[in-house]
Amino acid sequence: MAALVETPSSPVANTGQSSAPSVHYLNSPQGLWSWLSTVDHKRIGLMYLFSVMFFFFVAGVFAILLRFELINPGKDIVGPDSYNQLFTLHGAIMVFLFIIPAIPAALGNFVLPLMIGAKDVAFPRLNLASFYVYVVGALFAIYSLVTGAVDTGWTFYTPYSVESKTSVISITLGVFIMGFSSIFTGLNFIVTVHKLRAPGMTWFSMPLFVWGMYATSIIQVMATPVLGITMLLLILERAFGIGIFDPAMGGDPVLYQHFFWFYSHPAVYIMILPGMAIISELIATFSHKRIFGYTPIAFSSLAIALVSFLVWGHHMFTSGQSELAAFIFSFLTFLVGIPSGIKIFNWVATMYRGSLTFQAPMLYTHAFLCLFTIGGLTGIYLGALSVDIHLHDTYFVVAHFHYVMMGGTVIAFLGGLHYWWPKIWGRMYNETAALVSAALIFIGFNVTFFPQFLMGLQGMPRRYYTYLEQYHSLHMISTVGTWILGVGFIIMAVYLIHSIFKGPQAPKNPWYGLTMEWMTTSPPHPHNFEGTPHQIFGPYDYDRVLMDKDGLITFNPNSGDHHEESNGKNGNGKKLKKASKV
Ligand code: HEM
Ligand SMILES: [Cu+2]
Repeated sequence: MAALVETPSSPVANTGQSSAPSVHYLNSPQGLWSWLSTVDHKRIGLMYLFSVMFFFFVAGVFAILLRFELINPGKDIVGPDSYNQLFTLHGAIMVFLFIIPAIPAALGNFVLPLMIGAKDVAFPRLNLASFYVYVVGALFAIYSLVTGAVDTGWTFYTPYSVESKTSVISITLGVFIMGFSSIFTGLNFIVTVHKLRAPGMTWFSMPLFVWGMYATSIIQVMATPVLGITMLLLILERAFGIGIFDPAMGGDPVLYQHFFWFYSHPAVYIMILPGMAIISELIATFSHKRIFGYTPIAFSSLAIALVSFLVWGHHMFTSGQSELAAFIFSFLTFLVGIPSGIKIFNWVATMYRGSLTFQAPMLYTHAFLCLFTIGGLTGIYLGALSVDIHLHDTYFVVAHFHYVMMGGTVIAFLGGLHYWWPKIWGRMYNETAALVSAALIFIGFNVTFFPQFLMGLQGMPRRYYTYLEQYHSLHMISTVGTWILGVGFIIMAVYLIHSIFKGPQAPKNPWYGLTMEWMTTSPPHPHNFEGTPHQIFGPYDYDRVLMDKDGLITFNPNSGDHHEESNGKNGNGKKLKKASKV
């Protein structure tokens, strides 16, 4: 093993951490009002986290009910109308209230400033405003839920959304309002990344998570206004019959689809780019190795953001758009495969000959690689014009987008949650319980959604509460899968909540990471760091630098950095984690 030396000048004061820091963001200042009026990005992130988890739970219960209904053909628990309402609310809540804010506004808010060594985001008050705007939007959605729900599907397609007797206006108004919250977060992150990086941190020594969030923010700022206007036009159409989508008055219902997907295709990258951003961090940390292809990974995020604006027409192959348009959209859709493929190859290359450890976050990373690849590849089937004509509006689509949104984004979110949990709470969770729950979620997910590809290929249409007998066994398997998923999530809820109260004290750096959030205490100081951190090594310099669990930094003298010899132990006499050969 290479001789390792303790550095005399570490980037931040290294006091070590064997017990909880006495002052941290959770305990000072105290009191409910200090939380509700906080401008601390960590507290705002945490309030977002509670909110999105609540809505994930609500929409998850709807999902379980939907699958219960589908266990047999005909009516089991709900009839056709309630089924329409359940899947609409499930989809709308999952998309607008859970997954869009989940990674950026909850986890991103918490870690992005820490990762770049900043005290906070650029506009802390705007950050708090974004949270309350989200809450107000969510209240409108809840109002719709308790006043007859919505039955249009989460896409609110005209002409039906103009005619439906359900509470369309309140939920679309909620979506309109929540759009501002998303724009605020995006704007805040863009300025934060430009202006508040720690001294020494260049664009190309930012962690890849930050690049991913930056690309996401661009989409949030540029695409969300289009959704806002679309929702507003729909509300005006419903309330006053202005005729923009009504052919009888010279309008065009397909125009709605163009508007909607001009936002909502980029929005699927608002969902997946942050997931990919988390995976880049987890792969590096749990391979203990310099990330392979830093620059391609960083630029592929920007490329995905750009291409995402050019492909919306692939949702409209069967809407009667011109053949030429369909052909071009189909071609452009394939382009998205290139940057996504670049990421996957670079991640795999990073793991190659790394020293991999399989703690819970890494298990989620592997689940992500497997499930996202299936989701992404089946997206290419759907993007192929001729194939989509057959698969459109079947369960193949339902399986595809669940593999991407749940198998991709939600799994990455859970990986990130487990990764940063010790930092957020200063407590460790039970590792064995976490591995069992991750395994159940992976198995349950596949049992639920893989049969849906097969049903879709055989022609089972989506959005129906009943079906022909020929699909019975596949539907039954799919429903059983949700029970396995449910057990996995219940176990997770139990050990995570338990850890907050009873978990052992977390060290500064439980996973030996090199990004800056691991150099502050767990939980962090109210101002993130004591003093201003300087970046003196890159986020993936595993060949140059080692960190131990207490945040002590050691340079590898063989890498060309000057420093004296030692015996492979740091100043506290603790054994240092061995870096892999590179
Ligand atoms: C917990 C596991 C989940 C299960 C069991 C589940 C189940 C379902 C079911 C049964 C449908 C209705 C299919 C149909 O009749 O067409 C559906 C639709 C949908 N789901 Fe999920 N889902 C889950 C998680 C998610 C997640 C995490 C997201 C997004 C973040 C999501 C987004 C959607 C969307 C957008 C729709 C389409 C709604 C529509 O057609 O308007 N689901 N899901
Ligand atoms: Cu799309």
